[in-house]
Amino acid sequence: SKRRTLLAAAVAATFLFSGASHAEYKDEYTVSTVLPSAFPWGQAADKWVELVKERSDGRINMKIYSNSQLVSGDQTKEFSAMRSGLIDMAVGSTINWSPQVPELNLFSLPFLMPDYAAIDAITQGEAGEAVFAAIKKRGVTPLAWGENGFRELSNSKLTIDEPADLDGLKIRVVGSPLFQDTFTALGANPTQMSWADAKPALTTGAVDGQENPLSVFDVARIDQVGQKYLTRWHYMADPLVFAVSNQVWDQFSAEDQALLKQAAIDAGQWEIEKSRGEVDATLAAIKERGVEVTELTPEQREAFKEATKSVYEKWTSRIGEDLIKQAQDAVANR
Ligand code: X2X
Repeated sequence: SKRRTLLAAAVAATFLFSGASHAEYKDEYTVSTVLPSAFPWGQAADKWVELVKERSDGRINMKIYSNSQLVSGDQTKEFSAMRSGLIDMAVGSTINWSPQVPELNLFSLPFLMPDYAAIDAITQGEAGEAVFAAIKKRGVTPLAWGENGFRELSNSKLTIDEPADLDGLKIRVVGSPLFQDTFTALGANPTQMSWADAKPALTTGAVDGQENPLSVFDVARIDQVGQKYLTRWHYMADPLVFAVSNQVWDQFSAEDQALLKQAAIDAGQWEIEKSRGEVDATLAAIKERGVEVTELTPEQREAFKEATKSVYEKWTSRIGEDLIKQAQDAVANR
């Protein structure tokens, strides 16, 4: 009968549109970043979006929301928003996700990673895998590594080449309490605030200094807000992680999961190479603008390392003793 035919058609349609498990892709996936396209970080996200669009023939569309706008500027809420599905994807800093994933504080341990080879030895080895497993367990699927960069110290007051120079200096720090401990150990007066609030605080003199990679100092023109002194102490570097909310990840077919992951790996490698390759030119540009740049001797660096040892004691149980050991071994054998 006609009725039965209609019914059969309806049933078929239902199967077609909801039964096929991967039919319900979103028209657009949100991608959160802190820094926009003028910075290597934003460029990493741009590249990922571009590669995914190209390789999926436009089936998978991602749209970047920078300046942490999806979490009203509070970058420390990005991970929770992804976990709960408010944000689909992100290219995020290990620092900003460390309040929710304590293992990510590994990268913030002062003077753990002396050079690029040390970062790579950690991210590309067993320690990196363990960190990815910790992220996955907390509701987000990590796909690949990128890089914000080695974070250098700037201030408006004086040349800093020994810990005593930091005495009483007000320093803007990022969202993990570990930074509070590092700068307190150095005798400074750290204040935690978001990136959105950092430049205004430097402008008004509410804080004397800050720490960020050279690329961030350069592109954000931190020299223009009175930051005349820069110390290259390479005390830590924050990797970036390309990631997808588990809730969203599970909606993709296995083929598209592989596509998203490979595109993230390629975008990450591209961005890491590019940003490392730009450091010398960036440094020259910063000096050209009149910033006094201090390079530490190995002995001077050692003094800072010594002064921040207490951070390891305080944070080992939270990060995990085995993970720290794995990372230290990877660095020693790099
Ligand atoms: O807030 C910062 O300093 C920044 C932009 O580097 C991070 O998001 C970690």
